[in-house]
Amino acid sequence: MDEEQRKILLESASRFPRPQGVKLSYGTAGFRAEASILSSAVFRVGILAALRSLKTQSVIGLMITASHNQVSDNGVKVADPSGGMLTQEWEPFADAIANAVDAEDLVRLITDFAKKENISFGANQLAQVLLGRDTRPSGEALLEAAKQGVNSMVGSVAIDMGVLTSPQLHWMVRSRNKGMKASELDYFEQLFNSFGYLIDLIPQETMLQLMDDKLKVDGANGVGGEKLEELKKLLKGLVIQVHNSGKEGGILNDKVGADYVQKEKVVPRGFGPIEVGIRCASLDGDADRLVYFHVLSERNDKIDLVDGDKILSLFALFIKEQLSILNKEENENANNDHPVRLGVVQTAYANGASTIYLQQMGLEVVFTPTGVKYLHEKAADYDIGIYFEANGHGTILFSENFLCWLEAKNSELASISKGSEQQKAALRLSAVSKLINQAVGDALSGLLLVEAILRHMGWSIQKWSELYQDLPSRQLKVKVADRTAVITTNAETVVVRPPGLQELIDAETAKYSKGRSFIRPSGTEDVIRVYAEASTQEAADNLAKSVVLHVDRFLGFGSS
Ligand code: NG1
Ligand code: ZN
Repeated sequence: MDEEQRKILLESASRFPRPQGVKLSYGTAGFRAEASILSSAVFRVGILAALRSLKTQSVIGLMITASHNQVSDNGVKVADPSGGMLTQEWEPFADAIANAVDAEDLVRLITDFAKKENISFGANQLAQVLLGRDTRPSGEALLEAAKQGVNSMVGSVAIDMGVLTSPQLHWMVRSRNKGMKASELDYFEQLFNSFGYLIDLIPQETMLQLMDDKLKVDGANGVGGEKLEELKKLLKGLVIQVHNSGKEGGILNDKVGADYVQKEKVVPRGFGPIEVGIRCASLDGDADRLVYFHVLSERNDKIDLVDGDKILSLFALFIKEQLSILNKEENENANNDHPVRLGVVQTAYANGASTIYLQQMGLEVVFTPTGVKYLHEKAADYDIGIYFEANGHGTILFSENFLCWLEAKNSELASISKGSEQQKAALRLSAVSKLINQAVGDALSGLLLVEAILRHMGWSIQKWSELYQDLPSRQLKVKVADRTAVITTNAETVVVRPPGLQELIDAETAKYSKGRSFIRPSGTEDVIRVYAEASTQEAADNLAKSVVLHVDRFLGFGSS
């Protein structure tokens, strides 16, 4: 690092001093904290993003959001050149610089890391970072901190993309690096064009079956509602009403949004008796999560939740059906040149009933630890990999190999059997690969795919929900002195440390029919999460409560 670069870094870093007594960790989705203590971390992540751009010689993304967390929180995460999450190999460096005690310490860490990673500095080394933020009031100032971080690396440019959903920013990074069009309008166009293709390919016989054309969406008072209002202007044949768009003055994620609806299983604010039976959906604060629901009764706030597992099941069913149409005809022609590897990825939070359903469909189901970076990586091992967290974050990944094959197949079929069922199946798969975000889970593109598939099947939300019946479950959290004291293995289903705790969880679980329970330290909050499942709601609640007591005895404030 030359003297000039060093001077710029020292000078700009001294404008963003690290708050005393705060230790940040990059976690499952970047740094998250109370917004007022984040500017130094965001500034430093700006530097990291510029370094990542220099290292990869590609465009990098930086998103300011705290997703489903309360409005007073904020956060920052980095999108890698593929549009996916920052490589895990750089997370320790992110932790180190966020916690560097002062400007000198920060510059020393950067110099050492750049040497280790062989990153060259200087005016002829260009770096580009796209910046985005959600609608949080603290976002503007934090975006400015990020910009100054990027700009303090000589030759680096920060481009402010404004208010975006997280998946939009990830999509833009991916598209830029692939040399494709990458504006917000291009994003919207890709969504409504591919949605339109799927609608055009709906079989005649199901065209008129769908009971209700109307969809009501809870926008969590965040960026997703705002963007959906724009997108829906372009969509034909889909009646969307957005509630909680943020414009009516509601508070972000306050008793609204996908996280609230999924965890509490009650109607979000702005929804009530008038919605009984109507297909409803909920987005989270940065629109990378999506769940559906319908209101059960005019008398209370209970809903029938259609969560990420059921979205996954619907997608899996549709993809499998299209693949089998393609293969059936192929067998007749004795020309099965490409057996397609279709895989499904879940976490331990997936409802046990969904896993059984998927396995009974003959699908390969694999498990990873919580955090989309793990699911995404695993799903990328397949020709078509479908991953979802129960909370509604997920997508479908198509391998480059498979897409090349599909393109060739499409051209072949267009010339030899235009209009055949086989050709339609190939066209549908191709449209899905364009509609569904290939970078990260995306509530807007997921929502359009759900809507297209329901129309294809001629299904109401009730019919969809009946694919299988969820096992009753309960999720609780326990505040502990040190959440890192819990170490787990086997996709987070078994506690290794502290010793003795797993045996107690096993003993509790054994008391219940269809009982299943596990604990893990949260990656985004300072808590231990407890999950329990059993054959009745009362049993699931009791199992969760008894496990909470054990966790508290081992790790709670009183005991340690
Ligand atoms: P943590 O706090 O690590 O449980 C939560 C979600 C994850 C993921 C991240 C990122 C649950 C149980 N956990 O992580 O699935 O979405 O937030 O936002 O829903
Ligand atoms: Zn989110």
